[in-house]
Amino acid sequence: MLNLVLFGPPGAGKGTQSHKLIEKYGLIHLSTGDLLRGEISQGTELGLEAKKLMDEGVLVPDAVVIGMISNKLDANKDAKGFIFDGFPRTVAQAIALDELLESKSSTISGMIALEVDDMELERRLLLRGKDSGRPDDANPEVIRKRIKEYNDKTAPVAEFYKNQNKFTSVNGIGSKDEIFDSIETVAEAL
Ligand code: B4P
Repeated sequence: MLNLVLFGPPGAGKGTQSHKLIEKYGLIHLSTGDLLRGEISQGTELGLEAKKLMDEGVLVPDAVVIGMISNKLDANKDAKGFIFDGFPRTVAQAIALDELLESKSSTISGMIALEVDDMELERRLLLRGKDSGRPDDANPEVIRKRIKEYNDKTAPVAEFYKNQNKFTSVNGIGSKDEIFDSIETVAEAL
């Protein structure tokens, strides 16, 4: 199985590059951001709770996203592999993911991190906010909060995978195809 974690700050291009990886390798895409937005659009209790936090630019509780991922792994038992996009976002989520995969005799093949500076992140998210309808993209203050959440709670997840020798970073600035070429080189070596 090829199980990739696509990592990076908000707006780094995780979703964009995930779609290219799915086309190439036929993996199942597990984006916790998309799953949460799905819950919001269906008006579920979980969605209502998550919306408040997401609109403020803060992370939703670990137990919520871990439960969603666990359900998706169970629902895709015959998958060739998974792309984890936007998950794990805390060390507790990374530990839980290792345990979930181990219980299925599987493991993470590697983490690929997209490196993009804060100014470019803010530019991309504000641009997307013009027509995405996402409240968390429209407001510079919320975007800065999301970047701060990333630096405080998510950046340490890279160390977790470095300690397992599973971490590689690529330059996330350039054309989408150029960035995909770099990701592909890493994925081919796994
Ligand atoms: P996510 O939905 O995961 O969103 P993201 O970090 O904003 O985006 P991504 O990096 O995928 O960027 P994209 O490709 O779209 O999270 C939203 C919220 O959900 C979080 O703040 C949190 O509250 C919650 N959440 C999600 N997962 C969670 C978890 N595990 N635990 C707790 N809470 C969680 O690209 C962004 C823009 O850049 C696009 O417009 C794209 O077209 C553009 N772009 C991409 N590549 C480019 C390039 N090379 N050049 C120029 N522009 C580019």
